[in-house]
Amino acid sequence: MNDTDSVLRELLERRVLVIDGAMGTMVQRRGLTEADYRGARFASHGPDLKGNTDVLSITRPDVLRAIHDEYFAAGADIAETNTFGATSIVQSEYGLQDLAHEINVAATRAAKDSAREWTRRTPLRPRFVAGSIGPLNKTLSLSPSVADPGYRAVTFDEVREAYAGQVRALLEGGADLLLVETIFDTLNAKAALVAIDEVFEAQGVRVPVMISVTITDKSGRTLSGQTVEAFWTSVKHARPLSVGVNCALGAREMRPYVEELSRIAEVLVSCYPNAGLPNAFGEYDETPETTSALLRGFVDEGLVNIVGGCCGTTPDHIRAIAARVAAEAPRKPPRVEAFPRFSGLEPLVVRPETNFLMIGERTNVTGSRRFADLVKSGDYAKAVEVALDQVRGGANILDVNMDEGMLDGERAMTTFLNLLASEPEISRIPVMVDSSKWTVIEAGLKCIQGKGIANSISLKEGEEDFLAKARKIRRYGAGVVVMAFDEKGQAETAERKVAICRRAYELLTARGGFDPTDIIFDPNILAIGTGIEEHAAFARHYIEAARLIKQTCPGAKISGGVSNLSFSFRGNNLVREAMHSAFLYHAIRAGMDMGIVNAGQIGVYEEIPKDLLEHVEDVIFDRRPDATERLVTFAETVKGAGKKRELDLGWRDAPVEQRLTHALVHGMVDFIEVDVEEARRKVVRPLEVIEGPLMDGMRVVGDLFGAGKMFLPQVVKSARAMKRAVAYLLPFME
Ligand code: THG
Repeated sequence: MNDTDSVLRELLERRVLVIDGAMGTMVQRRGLTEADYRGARFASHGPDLKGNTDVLSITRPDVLRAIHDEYFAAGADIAETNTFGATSIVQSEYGLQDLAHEINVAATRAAKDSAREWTRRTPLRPRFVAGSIGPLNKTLSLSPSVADPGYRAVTFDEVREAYAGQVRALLEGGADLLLVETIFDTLNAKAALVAIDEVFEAQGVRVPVMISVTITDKSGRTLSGQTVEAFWTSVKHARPLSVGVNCALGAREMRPYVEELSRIAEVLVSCYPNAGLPNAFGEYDETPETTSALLRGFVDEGLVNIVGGCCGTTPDHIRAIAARVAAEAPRKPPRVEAFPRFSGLEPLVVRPETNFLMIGERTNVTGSRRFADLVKSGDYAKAVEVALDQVRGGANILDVNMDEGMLDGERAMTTFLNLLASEPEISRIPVMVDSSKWTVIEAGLKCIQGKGIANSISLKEGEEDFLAKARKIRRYGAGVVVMAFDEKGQAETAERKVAICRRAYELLTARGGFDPTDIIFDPNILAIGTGIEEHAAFARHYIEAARLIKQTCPGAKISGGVSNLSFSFRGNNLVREAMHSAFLYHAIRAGMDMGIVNAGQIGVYEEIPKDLLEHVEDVIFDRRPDATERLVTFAETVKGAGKKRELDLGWRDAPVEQRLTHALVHGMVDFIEVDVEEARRKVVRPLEVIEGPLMDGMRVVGDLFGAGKMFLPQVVKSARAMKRAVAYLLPFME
């Protein structure tokens, strides 16, 4: 970073800095006409230009200069360039796409000239210019067509290109900072952040980046549906100077969101609100007195480092704000605990007490015949339902794989992820983009506004290829799954698994710029019980490797494709599920944090019939030479075998108390109301059902959880069943 940067950072440690107010309001005040916007240069240009504030940078730089002067005179430390809409994409609305570069350079020069002059007058108070990078009139996370939710008016690469052009021009004009602002679609913002990083790398320069989100209303979400924490999780990889909130709301309404950012962001926090909410005429009439008092309140509570104004604010507002805050102590960023964090519309924080996360496996064309058929026949609506089933089955993350010879993987991935984005119940959770083709992974990462996970990369093609891919993944703001695979092939022994993961960890953290918490190792869950002697110890090696990797790679997490384990028992779901449950029970204790599983079909360890469990564990731990043979023979005798999953309803014959416990342990709601009703008829007061059988059932859940025999997603399902039971009883308790 350069000198300006260190001056800026030093100032920010000492006081709250003031960013200027609205440009639009100031331009409007001057009553410019169509002829002013056109000047001589665009006199005969086709489309109307009035309203294209950005073109004034070329036709009326004098107006811009005067406005910047006014804001600096009022006490602003930072001026925003008049480039909010100066991308080729927005300018194409006016037929001026080819002038985007010139507009940005001219606007930045006007602001810099003003800043230089004010710095000269008051050297102890240096002034800065932030290149404004606005949102677009086209969004990457939302379809403009209600009838076609998968449609997008623009591609990620088009947005990234347009922003890259703007960034180059802002830097050419001399911008001291870059400000990605008024973000209402995080994917657009991520494309801007990718562009910024690419231009920085190409030019060998870096200036501080500010990021500012717009929370549209009291829902506390962006227009594209993210919560404040999910938003921050999605952009924090850019390691900005600051993150904050601007536009749409006044300071009063913004407060909870500023408060939240202040609590969760370890970087500086900015806030430049509108002058209140618009009145009936769409005008902003909050007075400088009010706006500045509210912002001073934020400062007093230690919430902010940079404040200013957005729509409707004027030099009078900025003067009042500067007078009230510019001498005050700034917020001290908190130290935020380094847990892995991912996001969809909502955040997923992997806290130490999170003992296991389920990654839904069914949205995989090689892992589900049904899903493959749906995708191949183009029935994406039904394919989306497969995702919904995984979410409802408790998936915390959704794995999506389109690797099938007959499919255009990039296209299928893009189409499907764009469709998922329009399903809030699904897009709540993070996406894991699963492919053995790098281009498909990249296509997937370009579709997700949240912080997803790339699955996977490995050292198969050597260190340089590995690092190049890892750096790109980081630039897209995703976590990464690293397979224990190197130039020599797939690691099968614990020793090789650990050595490869350790080597990858070193490379990623020392040379790839990775935070350890963004790394997920997959030490290969390979099929056991295959009858091939060399395979017999595979599960043991995985479990042993998980334990050692956890010790030697602090912060990193362990995952694996659980259903791989039982491939040789295809057709016998009862045995397969017993193998998965037993394996997970031991692997989680060894340090496995998450697994790709058929969400909703993971049984409870304690409930595996003891004879089956013994046979299964013999195979998992390779406890006897004839373990596989014995399990195969045993498998033929257990019922529920066969392709079709037979619902075992034997538990329905038990007394009602036991049925309720069963339903709670399995998080099963199918019979809960019938059973609760039956229990209710046996007692005097409905409360006795809650205090009796339901609490007994939850105690069983609690005990199993405490013993590591149930994991969190299963307990959440139990809680859901409990809630249903209580809801049924409530009307009787009035
Ligand atoms: N590690 C990582 N990613 C992975 C894997 C891994 N991705 C793919 C795979 N392995 C994990 N996903 C699945 C999904 C489904 C099955 C296995 C692994 C599966 N499917 C049934 C079968 O083939 O018998 C399908 C039955 C049906 O058609 O319904 O077992 O290890 N990082």
